[in-house]
Amino acid sequence: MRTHYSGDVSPELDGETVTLAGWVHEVRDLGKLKFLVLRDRAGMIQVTAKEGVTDAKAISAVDSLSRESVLQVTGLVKSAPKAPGGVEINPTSISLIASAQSPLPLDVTGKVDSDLDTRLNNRFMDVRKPQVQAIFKLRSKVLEAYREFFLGRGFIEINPPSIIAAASEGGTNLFPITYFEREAFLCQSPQLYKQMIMSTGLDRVFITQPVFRAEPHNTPRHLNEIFMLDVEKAFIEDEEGVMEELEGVLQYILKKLADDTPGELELLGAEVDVPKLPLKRIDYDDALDLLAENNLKIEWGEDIPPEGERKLHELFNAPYFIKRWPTQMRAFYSRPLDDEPRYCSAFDLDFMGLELSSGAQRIHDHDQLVEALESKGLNPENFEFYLKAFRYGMPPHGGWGLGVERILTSICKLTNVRETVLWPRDRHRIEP
Ligand code: AMO
Repeated sequence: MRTHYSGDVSPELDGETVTLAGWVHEVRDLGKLKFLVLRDRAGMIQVTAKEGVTDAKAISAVDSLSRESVLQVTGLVKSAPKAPGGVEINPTSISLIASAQSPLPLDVTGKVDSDLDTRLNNRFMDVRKPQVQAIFKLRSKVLEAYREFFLGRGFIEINPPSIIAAASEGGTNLFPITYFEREAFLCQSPQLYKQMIMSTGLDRVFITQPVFRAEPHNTPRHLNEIFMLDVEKAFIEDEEGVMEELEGVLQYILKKLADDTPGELELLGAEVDVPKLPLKRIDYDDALDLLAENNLKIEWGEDIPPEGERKLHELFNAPYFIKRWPTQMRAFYSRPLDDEPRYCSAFDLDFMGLELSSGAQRIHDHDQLVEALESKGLNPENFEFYLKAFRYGMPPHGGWGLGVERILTSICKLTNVRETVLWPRDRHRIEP
C-alpha cells in the first residue's frame, strides 16, 4: 500500500512518484489551495493540492476528508523549502481507506490538552501522537539494549511461570486466581525460580516478564502490572558481582538510546547523559546522615521516601547505588553480612530521583535460608519446592530486578509511570 514512509521522502527524491499511507493529521483549505498533513509512524508530510493543477478527483477527496481518516496518497515529490521536512507531495491520486467519525475522542495535534485518564481511556488515539509514539519506540529500544547486553555477556534468557503457588517476596501483595479446584497466584517476581536455576549450572540468566503486584497505593510511580527485567548470576563473591552488570546495562541502554533514537529523545525534550562507571555507591547509614544534614530525618530501619531519593539525586546529579541495608528491611533471601548481620548485601539503584532497581547477593546456605524465612514470619513448608534446590549444591549467587517502566519514566523525564505503558493496570484501571 505504500512505497515510502514520510521520513524516507527527502528533497533528493524531487520529481519521483511515491505512494504514502497514513492518517489525516490536519487539513487546511485556502480555497484554490488545499494542504493536507499526512501522518505515519515516521512523522508527517505535507500534501499540497492545487485547483486547476491537481486531478479533480483528488481535490474533491480532500474536500470531504475528516481528520484522522486513513488515506493512501500517490504523488510527485517536490522540494519545498518552506514545507516541514523541506518537501511536499503533489498528489495524483488520493484514496480514502477508512474514514474517522467526528468529533474525535481526543485531539491528536496537541492543540487541545487532555487529562491522563481521558488519554488512557482512548489510548488507541493517544498513541497516534508523535510524542507518545516516541515513548514506545524508546521502550522497545530499552528492551533491545537489555537483551543485547546480556546475550553479549553469555547470559541466556529463561521464561519462568507466571502462575505460582507461593509468594516470592513475602505474603502480601499477591493477586489470587482460581486454578481449577485450588487457589493460585499471579507471579509477583520470578525471584524463586531464577534462584533455583542457579543450582542447575545455567549460571547466568536474564528474564523479561510481566509481574503482578496487588499493591493498593495509587501513586505516579506504582503499577499493578510491571514489565520486569530480572537477572541472576552464580559464582559471585559479593553483591558487587551483579551490581557491575546493573550499572553496565544502564550505561549500555542510555548509550544505545542516545545513538539510535536521538529524534525520539528530542521529541520528548529528554537529554541523555551517559554516566561514567563505576557509579557512586553510598551505604544506607551514610545516606540517612546525608539526608539528616539536608533536613530530612529518617529513622534507622525505615525506607528512604521518594523525597529522600529526589534529594540524593539533587546532591549527586547522577545515578547512584544505596548499599548495606538493614537486614530487617529487606526480603528474606538477602544475604546478611558475615561480620555484621544487622546489615545485608542488598542494594538499590536510583536514577533521577526514582528507585529503578533492587537486588542482593542471596543466602545460598539452606539452613540459613530456613532461619531467614522464619525470622520474617514465613512458613518454610510453603517454600519446600524452593528450599529443595538449596540442599543439593547451590553456588553463591545474586541478582536484581529492574522495572522497565521506571527506567523509561526517568529517561523520558515523565511525571507518571503510566505514560510508559500502553494499557496500564492500576488500582482503578483494568480497562481498556
Ligand atoms: P523489587 O520489588 O524492589 O525487587 O522490584 C524491583 C524493581 O521493580 C520496579 N517496581 C515497580 N515499578 C512500578 N510499580 C511497582 N508497583 C513496582 N514494584 C517494583 C522498581 C523496583 O526497583 N525480586 C526482587 C529483585 C531481586 O532482588 O532480584 C524484586 O522484585 O523498579
